[in-house]
Amino acid sequence: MKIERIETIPYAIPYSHPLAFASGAVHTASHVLVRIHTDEGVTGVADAPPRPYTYGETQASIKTVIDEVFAPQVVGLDPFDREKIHGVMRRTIHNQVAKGAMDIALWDLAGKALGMPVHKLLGGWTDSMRVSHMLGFRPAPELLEEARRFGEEYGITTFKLKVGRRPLDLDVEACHVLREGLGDGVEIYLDANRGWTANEALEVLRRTEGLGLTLLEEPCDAKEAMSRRRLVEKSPIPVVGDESVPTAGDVSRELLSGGCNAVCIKTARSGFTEATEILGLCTGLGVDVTMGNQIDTQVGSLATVTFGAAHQASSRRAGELSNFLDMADDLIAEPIRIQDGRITVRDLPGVGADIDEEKLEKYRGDR
Ligand code: MUC
Ligand code: MG
Repeated sequence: MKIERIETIPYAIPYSHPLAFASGAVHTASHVLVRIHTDEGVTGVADAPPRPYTYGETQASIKTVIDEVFAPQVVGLDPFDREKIHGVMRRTIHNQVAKGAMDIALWDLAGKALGMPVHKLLGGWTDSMRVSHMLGFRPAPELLEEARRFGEEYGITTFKLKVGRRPLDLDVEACHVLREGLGDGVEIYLDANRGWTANEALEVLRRTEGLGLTLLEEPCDAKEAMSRRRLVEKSPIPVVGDESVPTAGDVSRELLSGGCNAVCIKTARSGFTEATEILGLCTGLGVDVTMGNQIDTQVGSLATVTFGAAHQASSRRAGELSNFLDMADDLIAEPIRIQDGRITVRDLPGVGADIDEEKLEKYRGDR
């Protein structure tokens, strides 16, 4: 089998409830749908969600690097020779989201060619994951109302609260209001997206002591190496690396230098292949992982649950899988359902995200 051509389709779908956080805000999903076509008629598909303010990749850069740098070297290769394809992509540093989508599309293609679900090919540990919902910047009473609604409608009992605001009182108050309103049975953890300094993060930890918060993600810039290490040493809860650890090399550096002691895996920026390397590093070193959300569509969320459910260590904690609920629409043909706070993998060949072609026509931006 040979790769015949690669389609990179820019599209835009509005959010009905925009998500705001310390490093940016998302009002529209301006993503790229990547499709790898073969000479045998089998096609692999994946979604590429650019996060310009975090990684510098844009819809245009993802399309360009695939069309002009990767595709000319990859067309003609056997899609099962993944290491050769990664050899091509490794020559170009960064561009993790473009590479991640290429990798997921290759796995989808392999699963379809073999007639096997990818969650089985990857590991087949379990068939569903608990869902964690991300709460963006909002006044505390609205956050509580949103969390309660997601609990009632979907059975979700884990929430990641976006923090990193100044004055710190805003976030400290939100933590107290959520804990008092939701009770002790609900898991709450924080993600500051580098919005604070390490000392500010320590102050928030002191002022939220006793609330049972479970994780503190990317509190400050990991480049502030000394103060970040001090924070990790003093924090009573794991400090999770997210945007500081997009590659396996970054994970090694940050874990070994004490910049974090837990890791957020995002398939959108690591694909399944590098996510497997990262998971191996983390289990080998004995640190927890979370399955994160790059503000994914349903196509992207299905990829996350496919990887997360495939392994014991990545399915232990709730995965961030529900923010597609804030989108006005999606490209997926068969919508994801959240039942009793869980999302189930698809027992279909590949990842199982069939595209609704009419919706793609409606939202694509290249015609
Ligand atoms: C997260 O975990 O940080 C916000 C920006 C991004 O790239 O992902 C989200 C969620
Ligand atoms: Mg994060």
